[in-house]
Amino acid sequence: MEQYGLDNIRNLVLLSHSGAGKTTTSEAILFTTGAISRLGKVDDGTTTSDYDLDEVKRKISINLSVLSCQWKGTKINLIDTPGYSDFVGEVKAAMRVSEGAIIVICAASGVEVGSEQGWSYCDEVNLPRFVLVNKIDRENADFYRTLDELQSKFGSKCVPLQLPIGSQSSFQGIIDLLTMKGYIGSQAEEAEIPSSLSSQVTTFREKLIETIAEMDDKLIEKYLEGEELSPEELRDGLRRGTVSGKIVPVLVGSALQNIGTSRLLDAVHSYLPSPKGRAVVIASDSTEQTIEPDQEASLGTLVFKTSADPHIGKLTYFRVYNGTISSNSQVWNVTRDGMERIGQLFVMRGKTQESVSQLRAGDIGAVAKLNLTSTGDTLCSRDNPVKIVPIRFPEPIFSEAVRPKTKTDLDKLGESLSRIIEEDPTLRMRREADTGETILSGLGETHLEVAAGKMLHKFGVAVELETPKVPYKETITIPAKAEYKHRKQTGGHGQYGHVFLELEPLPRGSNSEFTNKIVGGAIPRNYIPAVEKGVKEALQEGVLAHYPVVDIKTRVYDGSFHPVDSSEICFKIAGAGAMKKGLSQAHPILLEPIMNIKVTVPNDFTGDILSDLNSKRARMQGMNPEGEVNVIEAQAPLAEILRYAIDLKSITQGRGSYTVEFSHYEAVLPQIAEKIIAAKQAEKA
Ligand SMILES: Nc1nc2c(ncn2[C@@H]2O[C@H](COP(=O)(O)OP(=O)(O)OP(=O)(O)O)[C@@H](O)[C@H]2O)c(=O)[nH]1
Ligand SMILES: [Mg+2]
Repeated sequence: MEQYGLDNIRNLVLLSHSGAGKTTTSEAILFTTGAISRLGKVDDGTTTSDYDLDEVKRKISINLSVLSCQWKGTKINLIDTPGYSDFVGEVKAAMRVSEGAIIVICAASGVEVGSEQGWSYCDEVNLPRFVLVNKIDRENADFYRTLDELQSKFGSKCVPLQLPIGSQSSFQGIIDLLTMKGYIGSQAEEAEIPSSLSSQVTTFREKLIETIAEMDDKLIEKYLEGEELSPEELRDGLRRGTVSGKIVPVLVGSALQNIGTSRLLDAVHSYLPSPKGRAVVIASDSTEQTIEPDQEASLGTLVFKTSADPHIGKLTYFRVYNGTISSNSQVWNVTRDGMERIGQLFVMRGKTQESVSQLRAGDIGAVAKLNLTSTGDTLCSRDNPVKIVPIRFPEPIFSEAVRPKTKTDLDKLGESLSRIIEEDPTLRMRREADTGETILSGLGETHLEVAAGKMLHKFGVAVELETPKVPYKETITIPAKAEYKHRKQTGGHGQYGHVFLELEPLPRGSNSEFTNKIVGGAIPRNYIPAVEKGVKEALQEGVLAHYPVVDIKTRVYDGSFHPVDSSEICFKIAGAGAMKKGLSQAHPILLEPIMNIKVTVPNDFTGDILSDLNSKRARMQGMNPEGEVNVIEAQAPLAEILRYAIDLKSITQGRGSYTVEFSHYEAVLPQIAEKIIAAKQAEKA
């Protein structure tokens, strides 16, 4: 088995808007490197990367895939990611373990939102990158128009390293502006530069050389003096420029026709960084520090993905940052404080696994059936524990109620939900006690549909997704007194319980209190807990629309009993009866959950966002322009924003994001309350 030094590894993430051609590019790379012998197609459902049933069906990537291959003695761990924004969790995980990115752009559609987002994620973590202008063979493809758009959006640091020979149906190959050669067809046969392109080639080569020269004082001096820079100086300068993020080389090709792939691989090999220079951030108790990767150091490994396979079980993907991990060893999970047994290690290529005995710092691999390890954990040596800062995943914002279709589905619901949640850190599950619903939360509608699909085909559990019910509550607005006497004479032994209650509204969020103010034994002490039980039971279903009652202070202050006929159950009934009467008299109202919502959108959308929020009964809390974007803070009733993820996407064409959290309960406006009460009554009937 080959061992790769830090210099001889490239961990590379593919990013773009959905459909720009990442998966097709991955397939072309695997084929060109000889990792696979047959070139699959997304449209046929035969790619190495999109092997999941849902991916095949929908023809989009849903999960990240690690695709290992080799090129000129370098190991490339290519990570294909989904472009659809609901799956951004996968993107974040993939980016975290990569030293370089390729942002794929469709030459016909231009720079789409998802690719802009990919670019800004790279900016956030200073990830060196290439842009690949793909689909040059397609109708309406235009390299130069796309280049203009790239430069106007991302600046002049996007410089072509290659130019296309021909375009659309006449696309044949590419020109490398450093080697000054043409490469024709999928075999990349070397050719002279067509004379028709010579003036363009001269212009763009000059531009490239100038940009490279600007990287370095010595080079710029030489350049300005009119001296030629050597090929080594150019290559070295371009590498330094790319690694530092000051240059973003623009490449071109057609992944579908596998044209340009070998030149892309050469560029990855020559210009993108290896794991060597990129320090890893480790956290101790309160501070963070960085350490340089070292294959001889003690182990430091970050788990970046967990997948649940119904057959092989749990598969854990990790990146080794320091030291070496071996098959059949023991490692320390510092995040969970426990020993973990490592079985057979694998190198991944989509769903296929290749067994390896060791993986060294810089590399990426997987292992099956770990016990306690989850995504984000650090595995290390027990003697020398380090904790690598875990990946920050976006918080779920969109929720639906999960309804099992049959009794069997219900029985397996909890287990299958926890398995898919273990696989996806952007999914959450909880039970809403007030409505009795199981709530699944994620990043959008498609995300939850896909999750439901996984439950079905991985675990055979069929569910329906519905908009969750709003957990309304009820309360009272004025003090009231109420009396209830429970008395029955049925033949021999009778029933008797008699309770006087005093009700008082409490401030929002204080919950409820019960106190005993009986003096002189009007109700014997041992019956008081029964009264309280009855009161609490009555509070579970209010008198307006059967919602739980909150923020109420109850005092039992009088009553009477019968030495023979009284019992606990009688006092419970009397307590509940008095409470119900009291609630009706104390001007009950409906309360609804109010959420804090924070919307981040490009400035242009501010007006549309505000008027939409306005129509959703939102109250503005503040606006903070931060450069090109505006952060709008508001409070809005949950009932109005249950499907905000979908609304925001349509208002901003996917350019907005938001976070939401519970704030407090507030009275529902009377005319709206009427409708809610009527709906609930209809439902009960
Ligand atoms: N003509 C042409 N079509 C391409 C090319 N690359 C990809 N496609 C097609 O574009 C569609 C989308 O390609 P994918 O590779 O799935 O795109 P992706 O970026 O992986 O998409 P997501 O997984 O949804 O993010 C498929 O129908 C491909 O066949 C290309 O170079 N030329
Ligand atoms: Mg894809």
